[in-house]
Amino acid sequence: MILGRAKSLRESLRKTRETIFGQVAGLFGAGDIDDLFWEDLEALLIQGDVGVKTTLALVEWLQEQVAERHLWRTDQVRDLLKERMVHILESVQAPYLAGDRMLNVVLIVGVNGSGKTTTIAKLAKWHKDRGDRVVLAAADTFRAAAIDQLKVWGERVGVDVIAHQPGSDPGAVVFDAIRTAFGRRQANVVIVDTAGRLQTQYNLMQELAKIRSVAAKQVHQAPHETLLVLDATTGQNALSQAHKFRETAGVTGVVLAKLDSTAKGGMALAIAHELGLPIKFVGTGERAEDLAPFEPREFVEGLFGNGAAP
Ligand SMILES: Nc1nc2c(ncn2[C@@H]2O[C@H](COP(=O)(O)OP(=O)(O)OP(=O)(O)O)[C@@H](O)[C@H]2O)c(=O)[nH]1
Ligand SMILES: [Mg+2]
Repeated sequence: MILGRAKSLRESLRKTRETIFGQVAGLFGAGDIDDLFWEDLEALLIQGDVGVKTTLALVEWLQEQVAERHLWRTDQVRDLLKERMVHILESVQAPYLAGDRMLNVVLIVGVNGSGKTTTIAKLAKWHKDRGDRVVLAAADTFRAAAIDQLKVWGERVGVDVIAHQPGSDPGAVVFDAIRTAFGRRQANVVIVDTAGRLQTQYNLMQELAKIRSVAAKQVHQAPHETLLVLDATTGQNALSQAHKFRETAGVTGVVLAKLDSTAKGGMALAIAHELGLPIKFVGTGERAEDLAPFEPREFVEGLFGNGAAP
């Protein structure tokens, strides 16, 4: 084993694959399709956090196909299900930071503890490995520890962190970070850490709106990505947070953090189907290298256990 190697999307799905989706795969023996098969499939998908709505839509579509194509064996359903899942995920996919610009501003949002700061470190490394010059903005000024945490990550990854005093104006931090990027650092990526919790949800959304407007005044069409970090271990709760952020924070995509810590990776399908949001990256562990771009087909193969080991 090579130490320090980044964990892949497939590896991060190990728990999910070995528990719930292993059982889903087990339903597709060569038996006949009957009511029990549909009931079991539905129950397992819901358990795997695919979400009730998305599960029902999937099962209904499969039943139509079975009737239309006169299928009768469960093994004939397996590939149909996989293709439909790929289709659901692909139909909302969108590239990360499409287009060429001098400076890209990436805003990271999400509730506290979801994995924002860790994700920023990972993204910074991802960009740096591609030759980008990165500046981080410590705009979560609500918690003093948040600023220090970002500074520590910045040092580890080797990128600049622009920070002000705890309690200071997050908009001013973003202003400063963009100025620094344009100026002495000649950076082409600014990644902004934001608070996960303020006194009220309303205050939080106001603060994010203000950060957006500061960025937009300095850089054309900034922020160019607003990534919502969701904790994959919190399942349907994360989905309801996503509804709130999508409406008010201009979210352009999701980072599904801690996919390696859950057996319920099916949530990705609910995010795509119910929220219409693309997943752009997944968190595959706690280290800076543990970030993988999201690929629908690789994800679905990872759920069902096809392809190469492990
Ligand atoms: N296993 C695993 N743990 C992760 C991943 N991403 C984040 N974590 C852990 O989740 C915890 C919270 O991560 P943070 O990055 O501090 O979350 P945050 O959203 O910035 O939290 P606040 O700043 O408190 O709002 C930490 O212990 C991280 O190590 C991941 O992809 N996999
Ligand atoms: Mg944080």
